[in-house]
Amino acid sequence: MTSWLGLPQLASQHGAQLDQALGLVHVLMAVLFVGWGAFFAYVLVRFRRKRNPHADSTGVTSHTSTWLEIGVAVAEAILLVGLSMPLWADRIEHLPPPGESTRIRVVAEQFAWNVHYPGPDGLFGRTDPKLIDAQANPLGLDRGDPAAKDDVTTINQLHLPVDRPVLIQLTSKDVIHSFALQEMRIKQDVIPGTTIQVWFVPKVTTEEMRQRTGKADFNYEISCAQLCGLGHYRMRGYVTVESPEAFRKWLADQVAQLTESSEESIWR
Ligand SMILES: [Cu+2]
Repeated sequence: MTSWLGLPQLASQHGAQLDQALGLVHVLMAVLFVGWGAFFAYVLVRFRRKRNPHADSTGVTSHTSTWLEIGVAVAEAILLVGLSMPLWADRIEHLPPPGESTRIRVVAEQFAWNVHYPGPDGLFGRTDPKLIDAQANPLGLDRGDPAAKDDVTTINQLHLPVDRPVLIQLTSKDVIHSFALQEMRIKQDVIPGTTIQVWFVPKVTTEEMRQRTGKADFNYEISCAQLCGLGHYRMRGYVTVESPEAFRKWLADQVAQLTESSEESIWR
C-alpha cells in the first residue's frame, strides 16, 4: 500500500504499521497542500482590487473557513492521538522480556559500531573506560570479570536470529550518533553518558532478502544518521539476519575463538 513512498524493503514486525502511519501523513499533507493552494488562488481572484475598490472593514461574514480549519485540526489530532501516540507508546512501554530476546550492547564511536554480546551466560561483563584500547579493546571489557569471560565483541558486525525480538542497548563514547537500520524501520539517536534501548523483531533473513531483491550481494546495513564528524560517511556496519541455528553456530564459533586466543596467551 505504501510502495508509492519509495521506502526501503521492509524486514521487521512493527515496520508495516509505521509505514502505514507515514503513508497517511503524506496523504493528509498532499490534501492540505492542494487545498490551501486552491484556497489561496480563490482568495486572490475573489478579493481582487477591480471587484473591491474600497477596503471593507467588516471582512468575511461566512464561517466556512473556520469550519475548514477545525476539520484540518481534527484530522491532525486523529493522526497524532489515534495513530502516532499509541504506536510510539507500544514501542517504548512494551519492551520484550529480556529472557526471550537477543540482547546486545552497541557502543558508538567516531567512526565505528562496537558490538557486545553477553555470551552463553547471558550476562554482560564489566566494562571500564580505563581499559579502553582503541585497537585491542575498544569496549574496555574487563576479561578478568567472570561474566566477561564468554562475552563476544565485534566491530561493525551484527548477527541476529530471525523471528526473535532483538533488544539493543545503545550508548556512545564521544559524540551524538544515530543508529539506523533502514529495513527494520529503526532509528535512534545515540547519546554519550546515556543508555537508550531499542527493540524490533527481524522477519526476513539476509538470504531471503537477497532472493526478494534479486541482489546476490545484498546486506542489511547499520548507518549513522547523524553527521558526527569527518569520517561520518564511513561509519557503516553490517547486519546478518539468519536462522536461529546459524546464529547459535556463529556465536559458538566466536566463543570458541575466545578460548583459543586465551590459551595462546598462556603460552606466550
Ligand atoms: Cu556517527
